[in-house]
Amino acid sequence: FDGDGRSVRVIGAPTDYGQDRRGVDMGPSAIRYGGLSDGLAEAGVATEDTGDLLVPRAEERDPDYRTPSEGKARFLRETEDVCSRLASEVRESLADGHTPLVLGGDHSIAIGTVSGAAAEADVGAVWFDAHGDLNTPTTTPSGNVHGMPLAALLGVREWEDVDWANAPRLAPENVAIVGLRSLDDAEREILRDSPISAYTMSEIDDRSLADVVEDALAVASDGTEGYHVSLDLDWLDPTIAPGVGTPVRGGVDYREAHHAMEQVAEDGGMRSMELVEVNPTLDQHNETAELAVELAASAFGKRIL
Ligand code: Z70
Ligand code: MN
Ligand code: MN
Ligand code: MN
Repeated sequence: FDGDGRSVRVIGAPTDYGQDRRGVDMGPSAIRYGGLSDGLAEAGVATEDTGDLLVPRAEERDPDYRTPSEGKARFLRETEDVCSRLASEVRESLADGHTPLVLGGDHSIAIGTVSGAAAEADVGAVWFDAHGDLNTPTTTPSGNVHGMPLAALLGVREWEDVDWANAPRLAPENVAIVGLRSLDDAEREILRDSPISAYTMSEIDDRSLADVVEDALAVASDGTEGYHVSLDLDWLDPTIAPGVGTPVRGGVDYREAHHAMEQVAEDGGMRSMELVEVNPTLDQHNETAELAVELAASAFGKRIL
């Protein structure tokens, strides 16, 4: 086993503000029940778990509370509040010498995770996802903030009158999205003339995932002090990861996903990681959460031999 002498700090962010199919707020519990501490021990890293951030229930809040200029995004206030507390936790973990592992929750929490990860370092990001997450409160077709975090972090298109979201924390040259197979028109437009590296499933079919991930890690490392790995479980094919809010057919399969995470471990440049969009209410026997654990273990250096 070789976790590079790393120490991992687990932070739960049980949000469920991003989408209509409710249940991703149970993701952190499901991932812990799925064997997270054993999985990380098998990877040879020391682990401390700080528990979950306190997150208000969606039921106690008004999803549509917004100022007239804030567009169509739902639960923006709550998202800002959780993300700002999460950013502090992530920043503090790194300052204390721990690698933050954030458990979502919906993907909107990435705004917090990456804000914390980028607070005192230039970082890149590898975004393993079926989706581009490049909408804004203006372009969103759904109102769900989980479809927007990468746009916020890149500042590629301003969130009108939502100032907290607009400080760019990632340079587009250092961002790679891997596994794309579902994009809205406004997201396509951003990707068309942007330095973001966007790898579709079709390109993965052509070139192999291993080849694409090698490029993605190089993109995220180029001139940075390391990178964030954001793993949306809908990256995977729904046959192996049914417990996600937005399953999209034609995703990454079991063995190639593991190999990608083994490449991350081998590369050694990962500074922070998050596992998002696990929805236990749609899962079969917690298999999606267990797979999230296995993939994290591989990313932190679990070896067969
Ligand atoms: C769609 C939207 C989506 C998950 C993003 C996205 C959907 N582009 N689903 N992440 N899990 O509503 O913005
Ligand atoms: Mn400590
Ligand atoms: Mn996502
Ligand atoms: Mn997604």
